[in-house]
Amino acid sequence: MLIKRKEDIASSEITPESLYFNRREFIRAASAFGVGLAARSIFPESLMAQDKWPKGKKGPYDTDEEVNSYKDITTYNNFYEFGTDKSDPSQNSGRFKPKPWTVKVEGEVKKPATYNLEDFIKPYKLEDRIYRMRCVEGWSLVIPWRGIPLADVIKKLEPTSKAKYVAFETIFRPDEMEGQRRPYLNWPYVEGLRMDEAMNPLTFLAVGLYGKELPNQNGAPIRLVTPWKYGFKGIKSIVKIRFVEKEPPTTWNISAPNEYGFYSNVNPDVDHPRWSQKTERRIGEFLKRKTLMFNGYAEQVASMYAGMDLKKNY
Ligand SMILES: Nc1nc2c(c(=O)[nH]1)N[C@H]1C(S)=C(S)[C@@H](COP(=O)(O)O)O[C@H]1N2
Ligand SMILES: [Mo]
Repeated sequence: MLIKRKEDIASSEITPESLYFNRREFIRAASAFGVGLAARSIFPESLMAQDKWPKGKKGPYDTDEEVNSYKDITTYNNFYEFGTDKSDPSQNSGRFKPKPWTVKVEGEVKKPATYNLEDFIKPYKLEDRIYRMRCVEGWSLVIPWRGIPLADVIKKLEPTSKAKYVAFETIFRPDEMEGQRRPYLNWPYVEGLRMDEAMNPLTFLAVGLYGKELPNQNGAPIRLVTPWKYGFKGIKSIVKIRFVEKEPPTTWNISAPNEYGFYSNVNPDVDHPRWSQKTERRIGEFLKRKTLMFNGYAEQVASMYAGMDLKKNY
């Protein structure tokens, strides 16, 4: 029997953390024993969906920094397909349909194919990863993603020995994406990674956040996450993955080559031509933070750039 209104109760007050994490599994098990209704009333959907994520580091790739609220993460966005203001993606993406979805794999790969998204991700176990995210504009967020390491996907697809880069493409659907009716970026949005970057254990394909499916504004139904790079590398709503021999074109590099390079590694020592990259504002905080080399992921990624001039390869 609930005494407080359920909205007022933090889920941590009523569920041990392990159960909180495994709510779906718990309900599945409980339903099998015919107590589904009871389970549902102890773990109402409104608590799952609420604006909290359990504190602390759970896995080796997690940051222990405080996670941003669900509201911050889903209302302060960049997704130019839906407009250029931070509030546009959440306001204008309601009509976008991320289901059904297909991902086409092509190029230098032994198993080129077009996959239904469900089949594409079915072989893998979904993981939660709390990553620090830094936009090139000077703000940052901490986001609990749900998804799969890109390396696992690539291994299964078996790129040929000619594959040196992976190129990604966002869907082109101007009927549902009003920004695509204007030519302020080249559509469809494209991005790419060098093969070693794509295979780095940090590189993630997200299909969810906060334990739920990705909201449209965050790149539903599947998007790239490379936490040591500026946010624009994290291409959203991916429909094509192409294995290629040469460095592929990238949208922001095409749009302003002197400002955005192929690598886009977070680097406080390499300023953007129009502003400093030394500090950042964490959304929800007042004082600025120091920006960290490779966004704090140097230990995991610095060796990939050994010997490279990072001022030239920005
Ligand atoms: N297709 C596409 N992907 C995109 C963008 C975009 O405009 N279009 N914006 C990028 C930028 S600049 C950032 S900072 C991140 C923001 O991701 P988030 O809104 O999920 O935090 O998405 C990136 N991916
Ligand atoms: Mo960004």
